[in-house]
Amino acid sequence: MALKLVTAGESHGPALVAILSGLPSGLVLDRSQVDADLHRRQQGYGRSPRQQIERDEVEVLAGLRHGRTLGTPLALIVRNRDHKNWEWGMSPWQPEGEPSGKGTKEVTLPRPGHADLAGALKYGVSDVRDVLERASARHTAVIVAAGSVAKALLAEIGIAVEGQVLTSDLERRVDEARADRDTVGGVVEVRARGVPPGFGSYATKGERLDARLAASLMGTQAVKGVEIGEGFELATKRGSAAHDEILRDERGLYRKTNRAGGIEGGVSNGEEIVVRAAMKPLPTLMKPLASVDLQTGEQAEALVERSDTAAVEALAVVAEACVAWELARAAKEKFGGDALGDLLAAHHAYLERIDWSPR
Ligand code: EPS
Repeated sequence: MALKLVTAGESHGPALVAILSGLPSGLVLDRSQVDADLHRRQQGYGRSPRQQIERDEVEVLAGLRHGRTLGTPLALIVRNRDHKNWEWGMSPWQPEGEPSGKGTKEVTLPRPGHADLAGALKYGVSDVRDVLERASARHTAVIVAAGSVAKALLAEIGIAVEGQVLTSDLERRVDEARADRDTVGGVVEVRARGVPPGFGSYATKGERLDARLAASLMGTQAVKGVEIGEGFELATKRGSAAHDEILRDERGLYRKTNRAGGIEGGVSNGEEIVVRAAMKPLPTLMKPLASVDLQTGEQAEALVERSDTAAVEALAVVAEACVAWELARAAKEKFGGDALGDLLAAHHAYLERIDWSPR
């Protein structure tokens, strides 16, 4: 069965939810490892005061017994501690009693750069909160929880995935932007080591590993650009300087350069996978841009509410989770297995067959 991930949850609702299906049975999960990833995502320079309210922790509702997967859907939740301040405003059912707390007033001033306007038009809602709650990057908490599970699976076959920020001078840029009541974006990079040749396929667009990684990263809030390996830089080079020559030593086939970022023809080639994502500056500005009040039709200023100045360091953790999830999906496709031992045996047999070994 293929690995599948379904999520639900609003930023100030009761909880975020993820259901992971297609995991093999017998995979050992470590709660402290998942919580450590959730904690990493909450760190970083320029985050909103919201992060002092939240202490993200994973809860498992199904699919795990005594720390081992059962091979059945794994149901995870991360509660929103801030929900206690939004109980009336974000009540899933018709709220009882007088309006109190946050989220009681309709939002009618869409923020340029956020899903607010397009979402309100698309879904025909008068309160933009109905859009922004799900569009919020708070959602990435459960993506990170799912990514943590994926990393546990990948570790079983010797694959390690790590994200980092590439943007230099981030703290200074954040300080300057905050002083100007503005926001900043940045660039993150994810590297995956130990991926054997043969993940993904050139056969169809939907199977190409580069397309899948790009879709997963581009599907993350605030990401506006993705490149694999040298990406856009390759367009300026000649073929002789752009491709990675094929060499062989006692450990098998390898490349001296890795401009392709470990993927050729949509298939992993055994080199390190290298992916970058560019994040736009966050759209909630304390010095708001022009907008239109959707109730009155009058020109106005966009919604101002508590937000991050930057979330680039969080994106590095989220991007790591996205890449881990896609690689775990590709690994499950390649090696199959209802029980973890089946998957490991198929991986072992495959490495015996091909002229490649991890470096
Ligand atoms: C977000 C707005 C802010 C961020 C939030 C993403 O939320 P709030 O308005 O509650 O301060 O803090 O990110 C998180 C809560 C999180 O855990 O990452 C947005 O509009 O995307």
